[in-house]
Amino acid sequence: DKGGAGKAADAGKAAGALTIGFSQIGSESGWRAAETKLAKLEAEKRGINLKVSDAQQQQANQIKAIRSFIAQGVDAILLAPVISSGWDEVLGEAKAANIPVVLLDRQIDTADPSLYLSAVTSDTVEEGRVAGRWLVSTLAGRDCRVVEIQGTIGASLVANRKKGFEEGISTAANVQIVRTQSGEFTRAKGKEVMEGFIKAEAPGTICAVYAHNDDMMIGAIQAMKEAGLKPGSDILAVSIDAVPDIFKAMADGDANATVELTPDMASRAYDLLAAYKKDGTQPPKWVQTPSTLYLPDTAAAEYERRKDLY
Ligand code: GZL
Repeated sequence: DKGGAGKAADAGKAAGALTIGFSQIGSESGWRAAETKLAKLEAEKRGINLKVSDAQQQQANQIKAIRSFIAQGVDAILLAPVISSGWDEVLGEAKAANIPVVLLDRQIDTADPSLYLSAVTSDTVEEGRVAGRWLVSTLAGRDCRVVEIQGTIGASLVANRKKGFEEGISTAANVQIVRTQSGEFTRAKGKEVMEGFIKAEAPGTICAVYAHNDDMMIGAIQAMKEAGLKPGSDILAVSIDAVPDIFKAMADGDANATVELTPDMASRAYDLLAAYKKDGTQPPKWVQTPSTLYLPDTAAAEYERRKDLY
């Protein structure tokens, strides 16, 4: 029987023969850009012919891209769904064409899970819990009025990151979210939303900001500084993604915590697709990526370790 190396080579060869279409959301955040960069690097390593389409965060463009991949007769489709609803029709067309679909980093709401082969995502509720629990532990009983900068409304993970955070802070009655608004996962919008919160709230009454991704937090940090506030001390800052710039902010004392989200989602999809294509191996419906908390104490080292990934 083939040794491990032989099997890996076969899997690689099986993957190598593949042409894969990737319907990517856009490049709204540093994390998203890294996900695309790694998808390309990993495809090259495996000899996969990868076609990436950038939808500028518009679902209609993603649907068009999927139809184009079907018409091209690709071997598989990767989909990072910008919002969770409205996929049944086009994924039905992919299924009819016998083209397996693997979801990356976001889930879809569907009554028919046969419309996708597998989903490679983090546990987006747990990400929120980790952030909320960190805040409660850091406050150690102090009152705290929290402002929340949400991601793209309608994305599966935004409701989950909110729900998880609320669960995480539910153990402390004196920690409350007093304002919430979408910053669409971008630095620019995150800054705008934080400027609005600072204007709307009486000076000195915002104790912490929870942003659904680091990029919006980086925008919020700029807003706090321009308002003469000290992010990371006057106002605690916790967010999600663990992109290099949040480690730089933590090392500078401008942010306090981030929850990791690996941008290396595609390699997990390539591996399960290679096995599926080779001998019909059914993958798990969900491949979970880790949600590890990072704090300022390791920020400098983590920045060095991650900066070339992005
Ligand atoms: C989460 C992913 C989110 C990232 C953001 O899995 O979909 O989208 O947290 C990105 O940075 O915009």
